[in-house]
Amino acid sequence: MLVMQDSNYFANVYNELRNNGNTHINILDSTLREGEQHPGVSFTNKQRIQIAWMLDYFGVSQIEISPIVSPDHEKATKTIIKAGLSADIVAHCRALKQDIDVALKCDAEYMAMYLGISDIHLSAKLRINKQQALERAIEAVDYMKAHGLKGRFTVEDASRADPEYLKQVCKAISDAGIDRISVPDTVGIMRPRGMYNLVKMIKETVNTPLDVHCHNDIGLALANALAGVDAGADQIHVTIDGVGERTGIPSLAETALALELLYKTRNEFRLDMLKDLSKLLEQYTKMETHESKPIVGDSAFKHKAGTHLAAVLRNPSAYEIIEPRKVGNRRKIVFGELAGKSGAAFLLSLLGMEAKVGDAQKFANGLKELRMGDILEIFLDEKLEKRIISDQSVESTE
Ligand code: HCA
Ligand code: CU
Repeated sequence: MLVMQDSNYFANVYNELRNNGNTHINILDSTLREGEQHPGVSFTNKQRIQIAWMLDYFGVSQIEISPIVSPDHEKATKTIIKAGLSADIVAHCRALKQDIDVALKCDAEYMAMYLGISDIHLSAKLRINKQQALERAIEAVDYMKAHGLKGRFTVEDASRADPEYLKQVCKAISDAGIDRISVPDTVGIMRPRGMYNLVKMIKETVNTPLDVHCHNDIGLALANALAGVDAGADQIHVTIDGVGERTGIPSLAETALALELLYKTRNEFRLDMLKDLSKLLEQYTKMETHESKPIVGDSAFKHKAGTHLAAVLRNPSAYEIIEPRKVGNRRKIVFGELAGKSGAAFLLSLLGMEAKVGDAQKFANGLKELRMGDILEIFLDEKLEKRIISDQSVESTE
């Protein structure tokens, strides 16, 4: 019976969804920090405030912003902190006293600091040795704690760092009282199994709660982040549409839906805001969201092939994992040379014509012979959906 009620039933069995929604995996959104590192992205302070407000309403747990980039960013950080949102506002800076002072100036209660700990970051960027980096890390955490701040430490480039040294740093900052550790795959070099092993190793070393921050250089950011969650991390870093340095990090929409649908977490995100959040970014950055972008793209819920149309016109779940309106998107059907008999019959019925035996097939053939590709797209929303259910013209087998 369950199988009939839930078209995703067997998929959920493979996904090992046994937790009955008892897991809580949080989202940190870094659109205002990592997102602004994307070429071409720069927000005004008004836009930053609007984005933070909407992300908070959506239900992310933490919102990250960097106050050290410019006086303008400092001002935005201060204003957003003052707004009294439910999410923690995380002031992101380097593991340096002078940066922590800026976070303090913004009245931050929560901060994040990062320090490259791989050999290449130590030599090419920081030009300090392992011992000096370890001391810098401990000193920064001590300074943060002495000022009553809560915070996270990012062991930058963790996926390429010497594991023994990585564990040593994680232990030391945990002993110093850090509240969370971010495990980043800064250059996107991990495969899911690698991220799982990395997070598991740190999880076995310290009790500190872990974030995962995965870059998308080979398109595996979300897969890697979820592998990190499987290994015990309980917070994923995202940005709206995944924007960030180079090819960015996981997108808010994909991550939120993966958590709700594939992990059945109890986050209570306002998923129906997802499309609007993506549109907001599009409007503020003038970067068009690609139409094939999962969840929020204009094609994410379009159906085109004849066999797909035939099934979707009877029951959209045949080719959809979720109702588009639940994520703020809309379903569309595409008529053209690929539309089969069912699609053609439906189009005829929409035009008020009764499709007699053979007519729909002729119409479908006619569409093919036109050789004009896609001819017409229509939204298949509530009003039309109701009509499908009662429409007997969509009866043929495809
Ligand atoms: C950076 C590096 C960072 C930090 C991630 C984090 C990364 O651009 O500052 O603070 O969790 O990818 O390692 O984005
Ligand atoms: Cu990053």
